[in-house]
Amino acid sequence: MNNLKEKLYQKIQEHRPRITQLLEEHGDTVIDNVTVAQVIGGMRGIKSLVTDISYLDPFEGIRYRGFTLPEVLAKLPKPDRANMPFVEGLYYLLLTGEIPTKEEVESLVVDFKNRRVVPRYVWDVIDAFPSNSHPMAILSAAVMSLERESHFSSNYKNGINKMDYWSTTYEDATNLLAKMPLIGAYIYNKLYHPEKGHRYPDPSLDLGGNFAYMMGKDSPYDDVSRMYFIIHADHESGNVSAHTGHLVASSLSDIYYATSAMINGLAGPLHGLANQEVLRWLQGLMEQMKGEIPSEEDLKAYVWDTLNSGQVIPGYGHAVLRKTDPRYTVQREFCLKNMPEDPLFKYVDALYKVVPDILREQGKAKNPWPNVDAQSGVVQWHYGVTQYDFYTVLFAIGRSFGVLSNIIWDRALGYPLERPKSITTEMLEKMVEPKNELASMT
Ligand code: CMX
Repeated sequence: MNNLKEKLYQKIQEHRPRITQLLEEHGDTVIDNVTVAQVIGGMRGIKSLVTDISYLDPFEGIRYRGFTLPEVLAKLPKPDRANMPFVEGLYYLLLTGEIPTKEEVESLVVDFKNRRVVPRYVWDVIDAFPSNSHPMAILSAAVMSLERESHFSSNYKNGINKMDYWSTTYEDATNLLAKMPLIGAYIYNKLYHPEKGHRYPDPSLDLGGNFAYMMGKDSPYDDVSRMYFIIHADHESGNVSAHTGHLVASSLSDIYYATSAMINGLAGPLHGLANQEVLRWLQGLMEQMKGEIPSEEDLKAYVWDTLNSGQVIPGYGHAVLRKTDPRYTVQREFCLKNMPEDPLFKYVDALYKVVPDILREQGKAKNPWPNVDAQSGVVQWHYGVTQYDFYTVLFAIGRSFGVLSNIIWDRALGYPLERPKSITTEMLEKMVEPKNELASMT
């Protein structure tokens, strides 16, 4: 076992009795009530999932293993001359809850490099797609094509012990995480820069550095990639991508099936695809302004036009958050430091000053503040990734770290098949009419 896997095994052994004790001693304790609005309204807020990887406070935002994003970015070891940490170190933190030493991360970086080999048939699958296909559809299919490599599935057929499910799942997850950036870069080059051809990985580089290299981008795009993958990695378990990954894996489908499914969930415009929608929306504004700097009145009119035509303002609002998303703030600070004069960034910043008041005035959105997607495309655009259909692929690579860490722990703790109960509308109507029931009994 490598050092991360050994440490993880130790953590799993320490954690298992806690779940056993909760179930045996408190299995019938009620921890939440469920309202009709929650059942009809997408199960908002019902406490029904367990994860120790991250927790999302509505006002504070996300914490990974108890650390805020600024703490994660400050504490995790960084490659020499880099301003952002190793993404591999984030994986260590998510899996074990501990900040790794530089030596521990460097050993994991070597392990990731050894797993970077992508079979030829994956490139063939990608190449078979028409060049006007959406990159998320290609990514999902590319991940799916790797399913035949699953150690979990081949071992399951041979009768593996339940207590060992986590081990082969760890191998599958780490293999896929090491390959995802290569697959993402290949899709980018195939769709947008076919003239440049495919770059092979540089064995001297960490995950973020190698991704930038394979995308054909110079520094600081390596740091942009590290930051991007880290801040998108996890947002507790109830969001569509994380929940989908967990749900699919709960039937003991292997992580290739689960990751492909989570990618499909992320590809919706109310979730991960919102980052490309923000860019599309901003471009519309810039076109309308014909190169002029918009006044506050121009911005307000554009926002109201969008709302009045029955569309949402992409990059604003959230199902859980009730303040500015710290993932937005991390990226805003990066922009202020590295690209304060970027024209698109200036638009985004100007919108930050007008959109929340307008959403409050409209009175529908529970959270008028920006989320991660309001800023992320602007950073990519600045560094030359202007093909905004690609942005959600970057989100997906980052999100895989959280989803797969969760699935490894799901297997380690023996979490069962997910199976909530559904009822009919008629049953719901009867449940809320106790008086009528009493009347009919008399
Ligand atoms: N612009 C306009 N209206 C909005 C809005 C926005 N940014 N955010 C919410 N609303 C509306 C909803 O559409 C809903 O309207 P109806 O009552 O007509 O259906 C009403 O306000 C209440 O919604 P809510 O409870 O505040 O928000 P939800 O939990 O239902 O949805 C989200 C959350 C993110 C889907 C929603 O805020 C939205 O559509 N935002 C824009 C898309 C976006 O940025 N998505 C990315 C989220 C982050 C991520 O997952 O990547």
